[in-house]
Amino acid sequence: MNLSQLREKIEAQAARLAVIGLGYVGFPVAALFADQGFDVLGIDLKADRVEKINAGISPIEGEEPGLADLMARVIITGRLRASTSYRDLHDQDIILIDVETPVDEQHIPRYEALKSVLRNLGPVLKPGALVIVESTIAPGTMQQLVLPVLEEASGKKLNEGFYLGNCPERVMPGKLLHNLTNLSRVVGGGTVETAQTMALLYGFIVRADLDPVNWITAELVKTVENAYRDVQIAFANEVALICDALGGDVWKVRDLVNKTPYRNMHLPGAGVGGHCIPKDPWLLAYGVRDQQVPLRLIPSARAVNDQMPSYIAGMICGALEEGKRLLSNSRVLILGYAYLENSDDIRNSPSEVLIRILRDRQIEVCVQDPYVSEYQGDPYHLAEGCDAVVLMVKHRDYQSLDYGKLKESLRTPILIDGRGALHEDQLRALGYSVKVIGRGQ
Ligand code: SAJ
Repeated sequence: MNLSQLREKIEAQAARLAVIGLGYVGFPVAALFADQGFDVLGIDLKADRVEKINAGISPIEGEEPGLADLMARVIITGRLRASTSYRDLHDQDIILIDVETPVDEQHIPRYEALKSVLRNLGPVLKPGALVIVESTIAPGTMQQLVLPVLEEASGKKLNEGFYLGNCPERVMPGKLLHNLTNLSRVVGGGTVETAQTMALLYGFIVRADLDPVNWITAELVKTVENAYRDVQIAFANEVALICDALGGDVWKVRDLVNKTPYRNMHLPGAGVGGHCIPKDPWLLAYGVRDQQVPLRLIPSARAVNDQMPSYIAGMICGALEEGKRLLSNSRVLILGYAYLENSDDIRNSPSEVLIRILRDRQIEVCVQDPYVSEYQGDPYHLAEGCDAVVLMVKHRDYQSLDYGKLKESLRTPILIDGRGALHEDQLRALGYSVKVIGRGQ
């Protein structure tokens, strides 16, 4: 089958789709295409996830508006089915790949999952099929890894035996369906015609721009957009440190700076977590590892953001010592463990780093987070006997906490606000000793 024939099948919604990797990216994509009338086969290693999906149950935790209804619709039509067996892929015309692409402690990408998928897919790949990598990958990975591994595993040649594209996803926990349908995407094709065919396909589920590009551009756009955000956050964090040192108020400074045209200073805070921002700058850096490009800004921004939990620990210890508390005889309540407000996602949680630092200094720590199952204890009870409360995540629930009642449980009324989320004057009026990140004394 050539691309012209494939486009006819796509237009008739007769192209048979497969999605390999049914996580928070792959599953919604599979469900959206099934909802548009395509026959979709989902492949995942995890048998329990496959069974859930075939039983009409979404495998995604957390609040995802619209996902349960979408799931119910597609299961009734029978257009979405899941399997653990790659053999079922032999008749699929289009295969989307949505597996994890983490980086390790040395910031090196770990492509084991991606390579395993390509090696299993190769032998069963239908002649003329279109393979699209949706995972975030370092610039150059399509050319240097995906293409050679798939050609070797399939015994087929690019643009003869199969077609190949890269279409990075732009999802976010809590907004999976919203982002998938409303955010523009780059469609990186091995050829212009491949990119156009990809745009035709994604046009069924995306109501925003689909920009045809080549592989390297698609890989750069995705990693650069998140490196951009990481650098912006690091800048805000560094200004917070300056304000703390000079007695400035970074929150007021930020508001006034952002009144200036073409300024968009981001929010300083207790750290940068999640599955995208801490990882993608390193994927971008890895893409130029063999060139003599002196990367200084992007690695430095990572270092600034990674040390924010340690900075918060310094604020806590300073406040305890000012309150004449011996660290080894102190107890601290952490409010918020998730990496993001109003989310249960704990990947790369800054609070996890802070807790380790405090415990290393013999400080007793307890944690409360209304969205994370193991930390859903009563905050007023947890605060009993504590010498400080530390707000690490701007969960909406912490706006309605009764801080007067909370203070009654505390041994020492110290509050550290790591997100500039609370009303400092009201807290002081209640008798708290308050420190807010970026608001120097
Ligand atoms: N954070 C700050 N200051 C800020 C913004 C975020 O400290 O000004 C912290 C957050 O607390 C969190 C981390 O950074 O710990 C990441 O926050 P995020 O808002 O970037 O949320 P993510 O990690 O889910 O980012 C995703 C990204 N989307 C994709 O990779 C497809 C990102 O590019 C989006 O900008 C973001 O969602 C979004 O806001 O949609």
